[in-house]
Amino acid sequence: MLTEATSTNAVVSAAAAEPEGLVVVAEHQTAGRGRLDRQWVSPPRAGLTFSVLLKPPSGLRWGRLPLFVAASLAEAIEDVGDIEVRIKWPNDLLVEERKFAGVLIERHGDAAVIGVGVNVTTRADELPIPEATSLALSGAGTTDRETLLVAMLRALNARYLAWQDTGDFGGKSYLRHSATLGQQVQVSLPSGAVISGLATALDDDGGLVVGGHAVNAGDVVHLRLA
Ligand code: BT5
Repeated sequence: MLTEATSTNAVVSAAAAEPEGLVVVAEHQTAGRGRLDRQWVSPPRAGLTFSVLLKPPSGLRWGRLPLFVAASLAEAIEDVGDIEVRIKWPNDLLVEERKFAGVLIERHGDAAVIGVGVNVTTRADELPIPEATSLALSGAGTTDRETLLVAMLRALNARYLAWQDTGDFGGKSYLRHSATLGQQVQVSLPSGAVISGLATALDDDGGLVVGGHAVNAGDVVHLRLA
């Protein structure tokens, strides 16, 4: 546990040669990272910001990592937080369509750094964007950060072992929690292109099938609710 770090993903990435299982938690990040060079902003101690080092065996499909992580976190938070959590593809966690947690997965050779940011007691005036929320603002049954952290790490560990033992990476759980499948969506691709259509399925590599085309990375907007 660090009082302050630039970014827990940066700290764990720098230690990517260590054995898997390393967990770094920071009370505050001065340069929290989002996807695609964006930022993750959270006041000290209002949220949980942590990163986990994994070294998935070569047989595991890397594209499923985001789904495995999102399903594990959603289950853990629902369990201890007594609140309904939905997943926006690939791995934003929502309560009533508002994002309260995000995941950044970075690859370094055979190592995957799983970075998780959760808004726990963040107040409305502290949220960086008005469409966001926190567990406290959503009426979750617990805002005890230790309880939440332990539950999330346990769930990640259990699913990771199950994935390796039985091949079950949490796909069914992901589908159950998905807020994206069955929706009309607009996806902004990293190339800048934008596609729209019905999100119908996930492919074997965790991609989202929109209007018949599989998308592997991008930002989704749920159109019906936009
Ligand atoms: C994410 O990116 O959602 C991934 C966030 C991962 C953060 C964790 S914290 C521990 C670890 N160490 C790091 O440095 N990062 C990871 P993305 O989907 O790109 O969302 C980022 C966008 O969400 C920003 O551009 C803002 O608009 C918005 N945002 C920033 N902070 C937020 C917050 N606390 N709550 C909700 N939305 C936020």
